[in-house]
Amino acid sequence: MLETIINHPTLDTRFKRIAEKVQNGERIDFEEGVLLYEKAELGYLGALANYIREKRHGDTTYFNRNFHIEPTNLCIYTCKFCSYSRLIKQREEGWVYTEDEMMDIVKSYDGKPVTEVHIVGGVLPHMNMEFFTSLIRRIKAHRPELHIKGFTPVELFYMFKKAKLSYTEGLKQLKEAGYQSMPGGGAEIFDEEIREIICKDKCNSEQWLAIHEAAHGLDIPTNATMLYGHIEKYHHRVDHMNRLRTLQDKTGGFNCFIPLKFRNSNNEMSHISEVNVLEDLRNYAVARIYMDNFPHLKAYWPMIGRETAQLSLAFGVNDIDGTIDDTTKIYSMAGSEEQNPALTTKQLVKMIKNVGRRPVERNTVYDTLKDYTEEVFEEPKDIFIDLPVINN
Ligand code: V47
Ligand code: SF4
Repeated sequence: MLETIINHPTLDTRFKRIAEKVQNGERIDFEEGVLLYEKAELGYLGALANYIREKRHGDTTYFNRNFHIEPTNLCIYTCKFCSYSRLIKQREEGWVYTEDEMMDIVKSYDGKPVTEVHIVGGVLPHMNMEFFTSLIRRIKAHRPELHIKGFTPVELFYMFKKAKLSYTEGLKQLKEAGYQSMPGGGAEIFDEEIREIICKDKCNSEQWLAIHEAAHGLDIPTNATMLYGHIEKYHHRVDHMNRLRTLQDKTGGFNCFIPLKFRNSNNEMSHISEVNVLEDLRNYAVARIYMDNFPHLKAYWPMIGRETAQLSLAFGVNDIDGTIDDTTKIYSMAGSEEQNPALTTKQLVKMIKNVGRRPVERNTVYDTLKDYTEEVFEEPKDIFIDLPVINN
């Protein structure tokens, strides 16, 4: 399938070698990762990433039906890219939900076919182990089948330290209460020098990775993100992916990798221009090629917009997250493409089908819940772009 590239008469031999490796299922190294970012053409990257995607998943494109709860948008930390952090000084713009208020959010989904609640927000002292174990227990008592995915190592590190618990003990207590999986946030960029500049006061890279490792040890699956397109260089991105790939070799506990494009509204890094769509697609493709032991690559569509999400499906992405509502404020405040990221199942299915892929609803751990290939919806008009299917 990649023969045309491998046998190309004029292509640089380094790119032919990478294509050969991809075809043989061999791993590319650090230097090759940087080379792909710096020198590879978009068409080449797309061909390789799509080859891997189709080998692993065919046309299957996952989505899930979830909703988000952000317990607070105030935070003791001061990440420069975050559109929350300034709000601690302007509390009137902030919110701090009580347990009852969060239960009201959960109850507002009663009777709706959601399978997952994603809980993540700022860090505040009273939102401690007691607070969250109680919330988790109440959610599970109310709706036992709802999967609880929540808290990044940033929140967990603070909670465990305060409660004087080891990572494993803290996670065990949460798991006993009903906690089931960990989202990928808080990773940002692992390089210590970049971290010192953009998010110096929250949990460091080593702690982030150690908390994920502890979760994997308890059979708690997790995701991983990478915040890209700010002050980092390409080698920082490869270093970030390399640290994740190494941990995944050890534990196998990561489900998916989610590159998050830096958005520059309402934060202390607003002077930095955002990268363009081509860079987003290059980044997805290199991630798919480099992260050979991560089963899934997710595009978080509320952040990049529907059309880029559709395009990303030809650059290695096989998951476009969920049908969520507008409670995800961190993105709308940072300048996401979707100011009201509500997308019904019908629309999401159509969005996937329009680019020639197969929409499959999954649960949090990627079991198939429903294949929508044959489902026919009555749609008044097509509001999404139709793109040709790319075959390699
Ligand atoms: O860690 C904050 C990011 C993350 C900005 O696991 C920003 O399924 C861009 O991790 N521009 C939290 N990004 C969200 C997150 C996530 C999202 C969707 C799905 C999953 C999952 C996880 O949001 C933070 C940070 O990297 N973020 N500010 C910004 N200005
Ligand atoms: Fe707090 Fe997270 Fe924002 Fe950092 S990114 S300031 S930890 S809410």
